[in-house]
Amino acid sequence: DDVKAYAAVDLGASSGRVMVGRVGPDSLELAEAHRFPNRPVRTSEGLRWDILSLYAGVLDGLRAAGAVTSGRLASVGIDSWAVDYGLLDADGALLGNPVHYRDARTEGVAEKVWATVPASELYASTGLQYAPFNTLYQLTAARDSVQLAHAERLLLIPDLLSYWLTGEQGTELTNASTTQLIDPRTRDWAYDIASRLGVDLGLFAPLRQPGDPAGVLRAEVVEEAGLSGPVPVTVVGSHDTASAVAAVPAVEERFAYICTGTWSLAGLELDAPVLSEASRAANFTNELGLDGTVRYLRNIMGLWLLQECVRAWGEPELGELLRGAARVPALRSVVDAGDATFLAPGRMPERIADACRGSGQPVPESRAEITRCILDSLALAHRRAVCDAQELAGHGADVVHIVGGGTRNALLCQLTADACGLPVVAGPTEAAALGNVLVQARAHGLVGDLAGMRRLLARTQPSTRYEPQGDTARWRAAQARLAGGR
Ligand code: ADP
Ligand code: LRH
Repeated sequence: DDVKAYAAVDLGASSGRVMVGRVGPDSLELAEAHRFPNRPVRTSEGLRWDILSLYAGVLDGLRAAGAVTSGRLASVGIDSWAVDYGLLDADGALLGNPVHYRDARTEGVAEKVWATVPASELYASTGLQYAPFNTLYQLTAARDSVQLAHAERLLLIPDLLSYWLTGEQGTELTNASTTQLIDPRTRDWAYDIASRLGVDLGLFAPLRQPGDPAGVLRAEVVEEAGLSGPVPVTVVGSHDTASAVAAVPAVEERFAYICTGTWSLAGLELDAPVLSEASRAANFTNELGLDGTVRYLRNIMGLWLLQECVRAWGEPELGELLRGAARVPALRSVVDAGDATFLAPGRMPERIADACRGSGQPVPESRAEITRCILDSLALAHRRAVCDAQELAGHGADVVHIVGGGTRNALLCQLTADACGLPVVAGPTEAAALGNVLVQARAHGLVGDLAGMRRLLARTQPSTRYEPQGDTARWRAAQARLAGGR
């Protein structure tokens, strides 16, 4: 039988899932084996990932994947959100719960780093946007901690789970590129930056590339999951956004993409980084993708804004909220969805109202009005990122591909098309899992290059097309209302 089953472990900030992808010479099917919530915990020390509960979810998921494949998995791949890590002691034991990137410990830290390496030089060497949570700033914040002093090894989240599953350690490149310790031109460590900032690169396991072998599942894992071993683990684009962009079903078109989930990551796929001062000022990032590509994009707060309101409102049904929002007049008030003031959890409806008041716009009051404000603001931020990326990279786009959980939000997709003045092709929803599966299949010789992967996706995965409606002038006007008139 030339169809093989691959398990993709994909951990998002709001949920984790284990998906089973069945890949043949001209077929690709994806099914969910197990989904589990990802609920960070606020301890007396701060905001932490519940890493053991996530690992338990992965094991449950592998068991569920085994159950639907008669125990026959050709391989397993793991991706997750970026930048965060676990520290191991000399025995290989985890030192503490990994710190959440929304934790407050990095406040004011970047300025200390820039006092040693100016921000412009840091950008020219690493190409990474400023975000307070870049691993470099997290490590700087932790500099004097007992944990870091005792740490012998740092593993990024997917690499940590891979280590627990296989006993083998490595640092996957696409995710490593979010640490701010990689040079996007050499696709190797930024040795000079690390040494000037006192970061010991010896903490990191050797770099490995998507498609490399990552070991085999430990015997106990194989047994617990009811699999027939040995089951190889394959290195994938372990940054979820790298996997998601690999699964953008673009065929011979000039495209922009928006990965929508907890975050919106909006930009272009390039073959070289853009390291100009203008790019830094616009806070665009150059993260590394598959096959020598660069993800040139901007982070936008994304559906986090809505998730946090839904949580504050006691978890009302999403469909109902979105139907209400569709009836509210468009663009009454907008907030800057790129603004890091929305990064921390808590009081989101109030913070959105405050931002509207602060910029002299009508204050949204009902749940429907607040939801509408969020969706209009996201579409506006999508527009700005798609326009700015084209200008800064000198690379045009005729279509915007939306992938990820936000593809299920038809209003958001339509508003994005309207704002960008470009057609939107929405789908696949589980893009990160599909990119994860395809890189595994490719490592086993089943699919071709990135273009071949995308042709297969375009042929097999459903998508919905949204044509732009209305005049983009109203979106330009809304942009001008925001502080700074950008
Ligand atoms: P992450 O990987 O960051 O955890 P996802 O890609 O899973 O995020 O996307 C989660 C988001 O998708 C939710 O916050 C929600 O806004 C949106 N979503 C999920 N299901 C639906 C739905 N049925 N209708 C509209 N939006 C949905
Ligand atoms: C999305 C994501 C994004 C990062 C953020 C920390 O899940 O990986 O690409 O910027 O999480």
